[in-house]
Amino acid sequence: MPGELSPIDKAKFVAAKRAADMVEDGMRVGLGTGSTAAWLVRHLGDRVRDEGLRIKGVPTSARTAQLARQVGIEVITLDEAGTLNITIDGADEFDRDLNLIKGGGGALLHEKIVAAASEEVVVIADAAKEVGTLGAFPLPIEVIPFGWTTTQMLVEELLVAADVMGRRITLRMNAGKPFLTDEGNHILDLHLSRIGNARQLAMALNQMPGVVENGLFVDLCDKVIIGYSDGRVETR
Ligand code: ABF
Repeated sequence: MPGELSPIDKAKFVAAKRAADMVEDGMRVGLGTGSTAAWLVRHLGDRVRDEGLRIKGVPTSARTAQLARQVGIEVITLDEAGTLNITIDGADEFDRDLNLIKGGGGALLHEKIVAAASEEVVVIADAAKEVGTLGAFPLPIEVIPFGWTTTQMLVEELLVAADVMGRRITLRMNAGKPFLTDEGNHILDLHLSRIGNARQLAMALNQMPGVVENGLFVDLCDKVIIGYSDGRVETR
């Protein structure tokens, strides 16, 4: 492990290493987005170089695709892969049911499609991501740019009707301009404080016209590998 890592980076490093060691020769692997998943990609690149590991990677974002190519991983499209043996990705929060909030990195749509196409989904996370109830982290939803302010208003009305706490909604910005996803869509961050029923909210949000996807991953995660800054690793 590189000596100069911060405690949280050490936690991410060891979680990612444990997950990278699960990958077997010949696998089609979904490669997540975010700083923890970046460690996974680097670890897999080391295995490709040192062991001649033969895998095909399907990235969940343009930046993951760039990193994967840099470290020597063969990158293919999801269409070329069809289905995946395993996807390893980060998360912003996970609860005791392994439901997740994802999308802090703005890649939730591709991440959810890739996760749904995978035989196994493994989340890698530092210990701070474990929560009793989801919602402290703002829930990202991806909306098409057409009429996004109207979509925001309709989502606010949904949240009021569903009596969801918090209810502040912000347009995600990047360098002073609205953030655009790889698909050219906007991200709205829902500041909800706590989410009582993730499944119900996820379904309701995706019924809204203009909403493409939401960052609640319900029944999509098979295992969480938690890294600690002292080097310990636990699996949920
Ligand atoms: C991506 O990584 C996103 O879905 C999630 O929001 C983010 C977590 O980032 P990090 O690993 O940097 O904490 O999977």
